[in-house]
Amino acid sequence: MSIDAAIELASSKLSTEAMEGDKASGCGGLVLLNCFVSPFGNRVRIALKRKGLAYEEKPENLAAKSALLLSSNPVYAKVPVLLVGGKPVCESLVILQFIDEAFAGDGEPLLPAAPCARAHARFWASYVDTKVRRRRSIDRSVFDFDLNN
Ligand SMILES: N[C@@H](CCC(=O)N[C@@H](CS)C(=O)NCC(=O)O)C(=O)O
Repeated sequence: MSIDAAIELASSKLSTEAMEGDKASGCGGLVLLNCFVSPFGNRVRIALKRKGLAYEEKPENLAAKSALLLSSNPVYAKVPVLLVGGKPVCESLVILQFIDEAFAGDGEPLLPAAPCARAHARFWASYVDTKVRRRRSIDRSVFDFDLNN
């Protein structure tokens, strides 16, 4: 089997399983695999709290990752992972988008309504991911940027 065919098979299996999970549980209970020091996990925690969603948090020791984390996020083996009715959603920004879409009726939307403001929010989220992690490369002048213009 070619690598492309294998990727296609794996992703169709994952999305079928995700849809079955949605059907079986009406989205299901939320479990956050997280480590308290993770800024990515905190981003998801803030979103869940802002939406007023009930969830269970399972703390991970990143020096000795659980079998649940490794099987839920086999590609990156990183937190955060949001288990939705047992089905994993991985990568913090993907999780935020999932929360906003799946729980559109709960609390305030995470992103602003105006397309331009949404674009700015995505820009800064991406900036945090690519720059803030590598603290030495932050250009401090960006913090003078006026978010309203
Ligand atoms: N791009 C990922 C980054 C997640 C990430 O880097 N998580 C760290 C904790 S802050 C992790 O799990 N590290 C474990 C490892 O690298 O083995 C996201 O946004 O969720």
